[in-house]
Amino acid sequence: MTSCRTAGLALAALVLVAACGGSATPIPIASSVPVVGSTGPEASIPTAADAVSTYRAYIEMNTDLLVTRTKAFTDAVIAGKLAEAKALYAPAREPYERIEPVAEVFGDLDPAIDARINDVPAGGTFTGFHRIEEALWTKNSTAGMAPIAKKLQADVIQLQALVKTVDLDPATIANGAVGLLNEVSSSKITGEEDRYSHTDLWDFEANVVGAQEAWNSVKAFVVARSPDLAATIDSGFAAVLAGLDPFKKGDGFVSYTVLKPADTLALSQLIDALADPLSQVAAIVVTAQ
Ligand SMILES: [Cu+2]
Repeated sequence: MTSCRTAGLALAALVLVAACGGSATPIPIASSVPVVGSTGPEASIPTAADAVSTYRAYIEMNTDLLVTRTKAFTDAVIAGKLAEAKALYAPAREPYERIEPVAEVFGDLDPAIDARINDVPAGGTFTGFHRIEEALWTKNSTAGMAPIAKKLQADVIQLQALVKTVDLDPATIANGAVGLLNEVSSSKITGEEDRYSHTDLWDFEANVVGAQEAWNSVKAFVVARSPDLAATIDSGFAAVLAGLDPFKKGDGFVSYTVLKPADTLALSQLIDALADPLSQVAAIVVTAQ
């Protein structure tokens, strides 16, 4: 399972499920989807369109917030306000990390915004948040960062426009939630994402909260068919978020360097315990389209 979960892009949706073989038991579902307007105990189950519009509102709210916070961050960078830029870095990234699998749909945009230096192909340009992060923390300077800051502003504005066009369905949303947990396992637990600022726990929480929001928008389909699974996932999210509580500080989190190996192990076990049941959701909601 681990190799499955770390393998794919979030929105390689059904491919991911298929590649995981028998783990997600195919459940015949079509007949159990209540028709719109039906009455009775299942009448409160949303339609696929409801799930999509709930989640769409969430991603649009987050890209709006991303544009606003990135503007404040990059304005500080352009103005050479080092301390202010450092303080605004992690909050600016939060809305992005909540919805990152959606951004990954748009080709070069995710790398332009969020690539780490080792992701940049030979001859490519290192841009985005982490390029500025490197300057702020390792060089303790904003020097030379104005063009990178301006490009980042433009890139998040482009993302804000593009997400309005993204195709969504319940299974894609469910796989996006799995993708967000993969993000945690592959780049937050390791401390590689924010390797200069060590603000990884902000991204960690944002990935989990974003996954939870995606889950909540499709949850009713699962409650109707597999209530135990839904309850397991709910308590898994609660456990991960509770696991982050000891590391909260002010409006954010302690530096990732404060965590001991036992702490990161405990967090990664909580993530794994949630990722397994969550990976079964797409197969359940797949016909709810
Ligand atoms: Cu990221």
